[in-house]
Amino acid sequence: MRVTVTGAAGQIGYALLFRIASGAMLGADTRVDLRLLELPAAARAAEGIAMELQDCAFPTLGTVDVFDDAVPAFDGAEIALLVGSRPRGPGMERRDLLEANGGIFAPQGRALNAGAAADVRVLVVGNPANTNALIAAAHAPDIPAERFTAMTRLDHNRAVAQLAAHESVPVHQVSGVAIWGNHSATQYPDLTHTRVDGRPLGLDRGWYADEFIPTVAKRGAAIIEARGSSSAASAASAAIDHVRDWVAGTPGGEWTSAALPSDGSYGVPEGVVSSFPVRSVAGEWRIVPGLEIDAFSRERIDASVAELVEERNAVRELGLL
Ligand code: NAX
Repeated sequence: MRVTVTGAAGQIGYALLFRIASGAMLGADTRVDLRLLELPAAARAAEGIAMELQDCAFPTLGTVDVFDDAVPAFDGAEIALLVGSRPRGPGMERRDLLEANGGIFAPQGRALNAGAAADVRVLVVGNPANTNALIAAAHAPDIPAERFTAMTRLDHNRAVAQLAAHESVPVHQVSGVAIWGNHSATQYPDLTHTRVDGRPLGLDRGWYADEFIPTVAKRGAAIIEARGSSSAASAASAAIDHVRDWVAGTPGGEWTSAALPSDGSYGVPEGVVSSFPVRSVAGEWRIVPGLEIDAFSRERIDASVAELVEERNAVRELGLL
């Protein structure tokens, strides 16, 4: 399969590429041809990573090519991991951030439209991920919008791990966790449908509201504070999980979390790229239907979705949609 990775010379790229090449994303029987897209200033560094990839002699790795132009980089892409983005600089307002990223994700959407496989799967990791996915999809009119997704799997994995630690159980005994809304501090990690070892979780509401939700939502900031740079290996691992499940299916009827263009489910306005509980069936994400949403959850989902709607309005005003 032909896999394009943008921001290939960044810290997530460095953690991601070797796992893709080793077969962790698409399995031991799938040959992967990697196409690395970088800014011209970082293309030389990407060449160095291509040399290292070659030196691993992975049996699953085919070709590795480096590009500083999106059009050839996305040519024939079956999977596109859009990791490179413009980070928020000092004094940068949200509008400036959205505009700078529009300058990246609009042309990348057009390049995908021009040359990617008709059934390409796109995962946007670069922030603001949900709205960057919305922009890219808007510039790729020939690709169905649902092929554009944004990553909330890291938030999902963080939520699973926090709960497992709190309950003193292994992570595989936790099911039914969901992330709703934006990949931002307003996200809502939902434990109201969670089961531990197959049994409904007796949810300690005080811990849930005062500790669990803020810990998950602010985990990225805690990693920066401790490590001196943002999450990289865990973000790469979550991207692998997202694409693996999208291609191979979520195991055993379980669900996970991913940000997709809303079909209007759960009161999320149609088209907004919001995180939902999802299952992957027959190679497509499906929003888990019919979950009961209590008043506590409703308020939090609405708050995060309101932020997404604001971002959508801002990029519309900027002429990016
Ligand atoms: P780095 O700054 O280490 O790397 C980014 C790389 O992207 C750089 O090498 C840069 O040259 C390249 N780049 C920038 N614009 C590009 C373009 N137009 N085309 C190709 N390459 C381009 O950042 P890193 O730590 O790797 O993080 C990448 C992105 O992931 C950031 O936006 C970050 O905020 C986001 N994250 C998203 C997460 C999520 O859960 N959705 C979690 C982790 C991470 O914070």
